[in-house]
Amino acid sequence: MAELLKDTNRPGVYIERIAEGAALLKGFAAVEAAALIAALDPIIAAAPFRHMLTPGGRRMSVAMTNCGGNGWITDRSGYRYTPFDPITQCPWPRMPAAVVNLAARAARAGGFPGFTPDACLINRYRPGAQLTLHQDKDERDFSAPIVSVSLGLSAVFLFGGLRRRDRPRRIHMDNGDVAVWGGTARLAYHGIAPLADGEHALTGHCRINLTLRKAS
Ligand code: MD3
Ligand code: FE
Repeated sequence: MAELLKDTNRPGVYIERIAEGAALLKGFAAVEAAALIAALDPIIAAAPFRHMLTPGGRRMSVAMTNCGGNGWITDRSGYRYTPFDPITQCPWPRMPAAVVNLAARAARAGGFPGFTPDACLINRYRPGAQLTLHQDKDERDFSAPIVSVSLGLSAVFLFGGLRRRDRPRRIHMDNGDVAVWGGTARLAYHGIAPLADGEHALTGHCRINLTLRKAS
């Protein structure tokens, strides 16, 4: 409880309840943002960003890499988690303790104590990059929440319903914002609108998103 107060009782940090099971923690990682980006440097050096192919053969506009025991990939064979980077054949780089810790604290603040991610997908958006509406359903167990950390340029997050046709709400995600999605929100359709150009002191002309999941 004292830890939660330390995390959420800071100036500029507040919780927006988006839906049942979904919370937006505004500014939750603002203090750590620069350190998080620095911690990504060796990861990106070992497992470079790449534009993966969808099962249908289209090149994704978002560039991706992973750290942690499981990494999310897509290619002509489908969407899945693998313990190895298919480019280097090496295990994905370790997830930094600061990232695991941040995810656990955010999940607790969002109402999901005991979250231990084993997968961290790192998404890089340049202007124009987008993620069309989809569900995250490649994980074994949907009872664990998903935590996402926005770094750098702001984006418009599209939060839909449980059916693809449900009209999504547009939610602004800024540097240092952390979102927690669990319970009935866990299988909601969601996406990212095409990134607007801009410049951010920490990332330049891009947005980085960390998506923390329990895959297995
Ligand atoms: C809402 N990434 O990698 S994370 C993804 O900003 C992904 O890069 C986005 O969606 C990004 O799959 C958004 C936020 C997120 C993740 C999972 C969710 C929101 C979610 C699952 C259910 C509802
Ligand atoms: Fe997703």
